[in-house]
Amino acid sequence: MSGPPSLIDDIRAALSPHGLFLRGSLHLDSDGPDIGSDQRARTILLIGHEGSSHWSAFRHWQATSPDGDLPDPLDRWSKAALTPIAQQFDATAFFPSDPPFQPFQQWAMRAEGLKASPLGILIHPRLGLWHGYRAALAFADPLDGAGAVEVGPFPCDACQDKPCLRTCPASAILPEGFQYQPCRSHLARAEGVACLEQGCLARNACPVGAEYRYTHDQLRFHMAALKR
Ligand code: B12
Ligand code: SF4
Ligand code: SF4
Repeated sequence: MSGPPSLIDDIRAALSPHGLFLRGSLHLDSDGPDIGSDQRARTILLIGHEGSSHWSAFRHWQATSPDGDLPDPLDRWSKAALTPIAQQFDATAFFPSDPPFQPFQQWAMRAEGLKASPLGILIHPRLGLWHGYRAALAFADPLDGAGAVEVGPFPCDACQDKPCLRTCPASAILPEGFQYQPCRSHLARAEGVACLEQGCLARNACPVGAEYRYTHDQLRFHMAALKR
């Protein structure tokens, strides 16, 4: 994304202490989400993490905040970190886990040119499967300097071996997509401990962006959430 004017740079600077990045942006017409006062968002800035970039900031908040022991701490941290930033820049914040679900993956496809891997997760040419979205900042006006970025070719096209399709012990990753029920049943059984401790074996098998692979603490946290 090209940088000017300074609003985009200022938002990047505000995200940095939280280990978060401005991942991409898109302009919307009548299909933008409702931001109140009879208005729809015309610009969306997608905020996310790269690998474990946000993890130490999140864990520090969790250890020091009175809300750290409450359910869904990562979602609570996202709100604690990003709501003030949204207010500072006159934006409306949307969060991925808040119903009604906003189409974060469709937005990311448009903003970053990403496509879905066989796991259902969007794959990034540099980060592989090791990234996610923490919020979208929505603006009532088209924003100068915000526009789609083209990040590179779709890695799954060049992946001959496709190890993700033959690693899952529950056969939950099929060419037609991720099957939630077999995965969930496997995680509930004793054999599911390997996925719970090491992270999704199919995701781990992907060679793209291996240096961005999540820390063990982060992998266990996400697997515990998936098992619930
Ligand atoms: C509900 C949900 C799930 C459900 C899926 C149920 C279903 N069949 O839809 C379950 C619980 C299974 C799930 C699992 C995971 N999810 Co999920 N999930 C969501 C959530 C909150 C809503 C999806 C939705 O309905 N969106 C609304 C529609 C209108 O938006 P959309 O962009 O058009 O939706 C797309 C997705 O629904 C997608 N889709 C359809 N089925 C599935 C199944 C899976 C597993 C995924 C990932 C996507 C997906 O296709 C749509 C078309 O593009 C999104 C956040 C969000 N707001 O999008 C995260 C989200 C899609 N999940 C995400 C992730 C990372 C995961 C997990 C890896 C998390 C984990 N704990 O391990 C696992 C995947 C496990 C695996 N082995 O691959 C990320 C994906 C990031 C990325 N790089 O693409 C998101 C965007 C959340 C985030 N904070 O970044 N998820
Ligand atoms: S292993 Fe290959 S096909 Fe599977 S997600 Fe990674 S790049 Fe795509
Ligand atoms: S978590 Fe385990 S069972 Fe679920 S899709 Fe990944 S490898 Fe398969």
